[in-house]
Amino acid sequence: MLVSCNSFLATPTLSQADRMETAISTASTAFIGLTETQRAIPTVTPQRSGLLGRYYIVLGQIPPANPFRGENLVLIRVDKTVDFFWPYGGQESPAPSMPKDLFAISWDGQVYAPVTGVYTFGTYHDDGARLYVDNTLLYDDWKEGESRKAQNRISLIAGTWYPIRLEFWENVWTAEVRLFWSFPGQVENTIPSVNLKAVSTTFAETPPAPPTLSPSPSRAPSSG
Ligand SMILES: [Ca+2]
Repeated sequence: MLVSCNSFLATPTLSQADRMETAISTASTAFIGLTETQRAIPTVTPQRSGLLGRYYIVLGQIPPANPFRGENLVLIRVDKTVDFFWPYGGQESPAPSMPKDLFAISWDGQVYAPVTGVYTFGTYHDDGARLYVDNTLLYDDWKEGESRKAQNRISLIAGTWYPIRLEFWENVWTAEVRLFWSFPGQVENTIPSVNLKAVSTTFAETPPAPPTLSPSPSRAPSSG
């Protein structure tokens, strides 16, 4: 079972402007300081369990209109699950090559539906998140804010792999992103790696654009 992590948030001691300036400086330094070898993007073995994560630095306006640009890509890897919490004052960065703040991540692949029925997909996230399943935008909660939950429902057919894409953006302080589901016979839980596969086989300088669909009218409210 997943829990919200508001209780772990540290008490701010810097002004918003100070924090933003520090975060931007850290992000820029982390990226520019990389050698060509460190920036080399490995080829990903096809159909490994998990999702293909692409990690970017965020520069410019907040919230970022489109942070998923090839020139800002720092890291690509397969993540077995999306169940991350990077606390302020702790392990704040997703990887040594990544900054602590002002980054964005996209996860792409497919999700396997074991039964036929109505599924709930959602995230706990801090700051922003968007989720697509079967090329349908389930919700768009692309704004700054503390840890909160968003979710929506979609009907799936047993024995089918469906496209899934999660977009996430961290502004400053604590970062969290946890991808969960529930369906008939399954209570809310992190989507396990056995039900995910990263189908992209090679790195593309400019990743494919996400679907541009209208939000579902049954968008779930978020809290926090
Ligand atoms: Ca944050």
